[in-house]
Amino acid sequence: MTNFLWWRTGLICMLMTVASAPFAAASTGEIEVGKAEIFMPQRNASGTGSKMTIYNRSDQPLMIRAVTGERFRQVMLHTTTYQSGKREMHPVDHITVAAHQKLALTLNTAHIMLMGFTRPLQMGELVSLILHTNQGSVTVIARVVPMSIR
Ligand SMILES: [Cu+2]
Repeated sequence: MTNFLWWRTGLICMLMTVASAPFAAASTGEIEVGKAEIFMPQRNASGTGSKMTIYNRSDQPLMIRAVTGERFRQVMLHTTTYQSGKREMHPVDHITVAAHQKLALTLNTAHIMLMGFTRPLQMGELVSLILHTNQGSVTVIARVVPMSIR
C-alpha cells in the first residue's frame, strides 16, 4: 500500500512535468526526448516496440546503455537490419546519439524493445521509462498507441 501511494505521487509529479513542457517528454538539460510512444502489444504478445526522438544538444555523444521501466521485466536495445527484404531485429549493447544531433528510434532503425509486462498496457495510457546514459538518467513518459511501422 505504501509503495503504491509512493508510486502514484511519483507519477503525478512526472505528469506535471509533461504538462509544462509541451513537446519534450523528458529532459536533463541538454538531453530531450520527444514524442515517445509504445506500441499496443498484439494480443497475447509478451513484448512490444517503441519509438521516440532523442535530442542531444550537448557537446558529447550520448550513449543509451540500458532502459528500465516498472511495467516491464526486461527491456532490450535493438537494431533492425534487412536480409533479403525481411526485417530482423538484433540486440545491441548501446545506442549512440552524436553530439548536437537527434536520432529517431523506430522499429525500422534502432529502438527500445519492452518485454514481460508486469500488468497489461492500456491504449492511451502514459508509461514511464528511464534511459540510463553516460550523461545520467533520463525519464521518458511514453504514450501507448496503436501499432504502426512508420
Ligand atoms: Cu525490436
